[in-house]
Amino acid sequence: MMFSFLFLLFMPIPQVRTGSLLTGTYDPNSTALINERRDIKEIDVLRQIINQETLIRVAVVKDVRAVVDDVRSVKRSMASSETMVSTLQQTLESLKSQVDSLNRDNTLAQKVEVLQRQVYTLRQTKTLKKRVETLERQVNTLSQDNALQRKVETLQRKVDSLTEEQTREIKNWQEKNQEIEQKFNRNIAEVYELLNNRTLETIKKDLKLYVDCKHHCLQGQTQSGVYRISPFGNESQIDVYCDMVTEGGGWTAIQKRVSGSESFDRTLAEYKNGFGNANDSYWIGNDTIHQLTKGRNSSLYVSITIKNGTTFYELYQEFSINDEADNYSLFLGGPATGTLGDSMLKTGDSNKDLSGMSFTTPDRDNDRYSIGIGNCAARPRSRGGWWFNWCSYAFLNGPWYPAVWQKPWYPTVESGLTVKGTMMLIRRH
Ligand SMILES: [Ca+2]
Repeated sequence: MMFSFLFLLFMPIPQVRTGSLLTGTYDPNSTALINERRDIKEIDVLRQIINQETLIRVAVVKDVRAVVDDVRSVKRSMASSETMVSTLQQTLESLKSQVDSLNRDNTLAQKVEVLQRQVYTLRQTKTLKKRVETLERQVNTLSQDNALQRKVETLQRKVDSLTEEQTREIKNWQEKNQEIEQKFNRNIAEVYELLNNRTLETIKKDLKLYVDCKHHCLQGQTQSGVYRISPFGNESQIDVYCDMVTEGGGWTAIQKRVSGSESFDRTLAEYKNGFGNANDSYWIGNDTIHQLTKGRNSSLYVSITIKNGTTFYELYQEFSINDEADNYSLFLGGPATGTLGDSMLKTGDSNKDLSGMSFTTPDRDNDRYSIGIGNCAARPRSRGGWWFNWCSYAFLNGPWYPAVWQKPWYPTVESGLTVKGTMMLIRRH
């Protein structure tokens, strides 16, 4: 294409025949003119074509130049590329040779492994070392903590102390236990001894509480003597003389005199609580008399034995006394029967009747006597506690021989000098 344009460029331009137009005759319709006109047109066309061809040629030349430039550029770049490729190839070859060299060097890998192992070992060693250091620090801290050490020592001492204390306690307890066991064994031995010495019935009787002598009598006792009674329950047991013979027995002696061993010149307090002993002479006590007779119908049996051996008696069907708040005042009721004669209840002298009278002692004047000494119980010949009125015809607590005892039981026993013994017995109905 490029070359065809070049060919066209150098082609000879055809000759224009202009002579004919200047010479010859003009005939617009002549063949010659027509031919000329046609030639001119053709020339114009050719000119146009030439012009176009020229333009084309110029364009082509430009194109060719551009192509040439392109080719040159391509060539330059090709050369450059070739250089680059060459360089790359060289580099590649160098790398290949390095790789080969590396591949060939087996020891390097081994060295790397060894180094890796060394690094690993070092790491491990480092960690271990750090741990050891930490532990050492902790140990040092603990060792330096004296307070903790002291606490531990204190605790240990406490534990030791507690252990010693416990041991002592156990020892004490064992000793006590042994002591108790010994006591228990002794008691058991005593019980066995008692069982061997006494019959079960006797023990039962000993253990049983008796209100009074009638209680003993009802249980079959027939022998007069000293018995234990518990008029207030088991809290206070007292020994008393029981008459198991007179009038069927069962009599409790509230007063008994067989000698001068016991003085009856006593205070109210002594009469209240009682004095003397049941085997000899005694006063059972006003509180006990009240306890034995309150709420119970009881009898009073008075007996006086004189020195010739004769015994007189008087039985009052009703007898009781009030409590301390009421001055142990006496209640006496009939009928009165006996060999002494009634010198207490209905004496024929209202100043000598004793029922309803308060209890008077030398230190406590509750009687009706108001002249002279003013206290029947404080008179020298009748010192002692009694239910005095304006004194009395009967008074069993007077001074014992050799002292003068006036009117123990008037008129049957006028003087205490003849008295061998007295007894005041009571028995509930
Ligand atoms: Ca008086």
